[in-house]
Amino acid sequence: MKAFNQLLEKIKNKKAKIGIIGQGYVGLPLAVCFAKHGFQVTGLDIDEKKVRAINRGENYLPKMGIDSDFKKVVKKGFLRASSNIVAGCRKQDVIIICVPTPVNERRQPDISLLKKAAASIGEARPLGKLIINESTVAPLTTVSIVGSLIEKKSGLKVGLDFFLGCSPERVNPGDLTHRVENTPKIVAGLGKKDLSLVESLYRTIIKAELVKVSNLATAETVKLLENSFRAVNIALINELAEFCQEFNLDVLEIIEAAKTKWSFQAHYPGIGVGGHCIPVDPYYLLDLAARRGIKMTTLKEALAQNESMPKFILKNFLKFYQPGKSVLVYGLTYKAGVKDVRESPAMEFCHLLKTKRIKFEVYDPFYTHREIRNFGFTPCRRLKQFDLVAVATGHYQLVKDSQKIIDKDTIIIDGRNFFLKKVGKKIIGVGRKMD
Ligand code: SAJ
Repeated sequence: MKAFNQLLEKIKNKKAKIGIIGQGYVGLPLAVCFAKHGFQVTGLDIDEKKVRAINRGENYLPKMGIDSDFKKVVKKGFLRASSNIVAGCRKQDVIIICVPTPVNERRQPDISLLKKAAASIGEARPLGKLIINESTVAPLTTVSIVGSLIEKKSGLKVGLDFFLGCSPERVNPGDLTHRVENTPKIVAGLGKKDLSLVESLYRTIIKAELVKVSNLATAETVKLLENSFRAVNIALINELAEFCQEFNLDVLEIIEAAKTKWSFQAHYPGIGVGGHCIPVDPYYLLDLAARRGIKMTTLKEALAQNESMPKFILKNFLKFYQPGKSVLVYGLTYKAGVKDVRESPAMEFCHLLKTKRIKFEVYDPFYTHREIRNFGFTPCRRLKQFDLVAVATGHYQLVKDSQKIIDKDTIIIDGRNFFLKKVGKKIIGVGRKMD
């Protein structure tokens, strides 16, 4: 009880030292946010480049809207970084895990980084400390993997010697509207004391609702539902887009009309679903369900539908491609406005073109020629007219760039339904009538 009261007091008066393992899209904005609210924060990351950049006050996440706060908190010394995870954890009162939880090439969950983080925390022997998992995981992982790994490494007892919580991250890269402070936060604890510590910690920075749920597994499952819901709805609209193309209907007109129904939530068709969340997180649910013989066919089929979209766009492309035609693929990132190619359908589309031995150039405003070459593609050195332009990412810059790459004879395979008005000779959208 003494350790609990002491820690609660430290959190409430912002004297608790906070360590955040993982300084990517999730961890760095969270670290800046706690530091901005007066906590002493240590960003812990195995990537020396990130650690050096933070300690030099160089923000490597330009599109997250944290720039000025980042510079201020580093200058004032509220945010420091270190790559020595174990030593770093020893100095903290609270440790938050924000490491990637991807899937491997066989789409199986890969929690190796989460396990490494838990093992380091265990080695640091977190007596009387609060450990929170923000990484997306299958239900029961926080207690059965994180909690038990810390116990094993430290000899401590979870719930008795250290506190354990879960609060799934809800960061939307490139979104300046939904920030850490104004996004409702799911909070859960192993027991009542753990929950009140988690709740009091996030209350210091979150202005939005703190949604207390009954246990860790519930919190883990909420996150998987959020992203599975999105994946299934995008798959439905992708499927309808294929239907619309067959019946010469305009899927965007149908969506806009359906939006007038109170219970309809719009999603949009495209070349596919990328990123480290939507095409990945649902596999954590499928994997655990399969281990118990539970078939989640709707979710499974939806993910397959989304993964089939680059091939669907390629089929449209091949109807208009002829050898010798100049081809530009515009965009490589998984969504507009962010420099991130994880699970990007645009990358998949380019690889498909290569398997067809089709010559093409690639342009993405977020990547240099060298970076594009390192991906194995030919960079477009100078924006000029092309016979075919395949829009794989609808970056805002395409508004301006289209004047250089599209002329009256250009055929556009618009994989993101970027162009709402006719340009060039013909546009083949995703489920669109654009004659
Ligand atoms: N996409 C579609 N159609 C849509 C929406 C998205 O094809 O209607 C595609 C995007 O082009 C992209 C992929 O899906 O390739 C993911 O897009 P996203 O907007 O979901 O962006 P993410 O991956 O950055 O998702 C994040 C997630 N946040 C967290 O996991 C904490 C997700 O849960 C959010 O729903 C999403 O932001 C959001 O709402 O913007």
